[in-house]
Amino acid sequence: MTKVITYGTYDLLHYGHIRLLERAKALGDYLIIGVTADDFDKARGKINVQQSLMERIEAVKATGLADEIIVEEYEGQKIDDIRKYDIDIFTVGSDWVGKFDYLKEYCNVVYLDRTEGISSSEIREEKRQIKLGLVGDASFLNKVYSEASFVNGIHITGLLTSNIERMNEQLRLNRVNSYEELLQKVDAVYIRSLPELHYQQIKDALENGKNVLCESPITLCQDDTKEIFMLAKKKNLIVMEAIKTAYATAFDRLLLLIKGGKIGKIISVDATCTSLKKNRTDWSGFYEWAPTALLPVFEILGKNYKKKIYRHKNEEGNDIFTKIDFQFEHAVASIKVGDGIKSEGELVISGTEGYIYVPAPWWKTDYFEIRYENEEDNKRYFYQLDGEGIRYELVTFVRAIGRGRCLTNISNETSNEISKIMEDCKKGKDTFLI
Ligand code: C2G
Repeated sequence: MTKVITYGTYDLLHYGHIRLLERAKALGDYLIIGVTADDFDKARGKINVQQSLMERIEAVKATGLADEIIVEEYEGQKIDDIRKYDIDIFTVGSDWVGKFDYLKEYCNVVYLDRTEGISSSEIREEKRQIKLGLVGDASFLNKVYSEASFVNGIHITGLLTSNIERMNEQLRLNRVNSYEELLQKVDAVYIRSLPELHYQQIKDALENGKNVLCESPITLCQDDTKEIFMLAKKKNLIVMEAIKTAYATAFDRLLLLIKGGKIGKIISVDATCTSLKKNRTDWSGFYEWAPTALLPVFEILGKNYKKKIYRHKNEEGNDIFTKIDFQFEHAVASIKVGDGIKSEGELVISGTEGYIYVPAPWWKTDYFEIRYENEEDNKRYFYQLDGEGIRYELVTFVRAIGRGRCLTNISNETSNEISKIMEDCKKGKDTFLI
């Protein structure tokens, strides 16, 4: 019996895939099809996969071509499988020609002609054409522009800025002269303007039927943020908070491990985010860093707390350092943020059975450790993080628009609490100047 194996993502299964599987089947008597796991796809840069592993397995099963279906989960698994299943032929489409010659040591390798004119990414592009407008003056918009090129189904078609000289050439071609003009040209907006402008810009976008991805803080007042979420719900639109850390796989998995009790009950969360940036023009270091540092505090410990805010301002009266101490019912937390001091940008989550250590810069990490009393039990976790997480944020936004609901690690409660902290800082509530 000649055993054949082939692998793929098989997202949005199409006739190109099926023709490949039919020809793979014809190479022998028994065909094993390996379907790629979500993490494996992410690790190899395929971040736009629309369907879950189960949906993709079901679609492959429905073709009736597989004698057996397995899941491909890690780099190098193909060699394990060829030996484990005693495979005679490995086959894959000609877009991979040469890439799997190393398997010739274990079995025959056959590259079958790829079917031209169809691909999952083309189908994804056709399925969802989201025209995205960028709003703001920071050169960071150039990063968003380049990151969008990795995301199927989203195209930058508008730019509203008063700092055109900071924007790259391609981005400049999309410039509009007013917010009204921008809203006419797009389906959704990414807002990175001054936080003081967010509330009205988001409201105007929602009133015009546009989805919104907005840098944190969404607004500077808790009631305004609540109003924004209610309006979005009423209009059946998406308002998503753009704290890119929340969309990094490492952060996502860290939260899941905590919620699964891996380090026992959480007693303390300590987050530090600092950068020495002189004369920050777009907005204060507090706006820049506090939402990110507050994210793990509120996502892990909730919203019932007392707080003390310590702030240090420079000679011009700009806040350059803020420390906030939180007291929850059975836990404490502390954040240190600012763009006028330098400190160790780590995140430490302390539990009754162990702790999680995320090294600096924790907010764009692809790695964290779980550490226990017995060091032999320590575990290290690595997760691909390309482009600081912006592309994953955009993929999540596209998916949220497609599904009509947000699936993010930033709950509305967390967004509301971040706005509350902004509001209290502005009012000087619970605040001590140092
Ligand atoms: N394919 C094809 N014609 C197309 C599209 C895809 O013949 N128009 C083939 C690919 O060459 C591959 C299979 O269909 O053999 C599945 O394609 P994808 O789902 O895109 O998976 P891919 O990332 O190519 O997976 O490690 C190797 C990978 O597992 C191959």
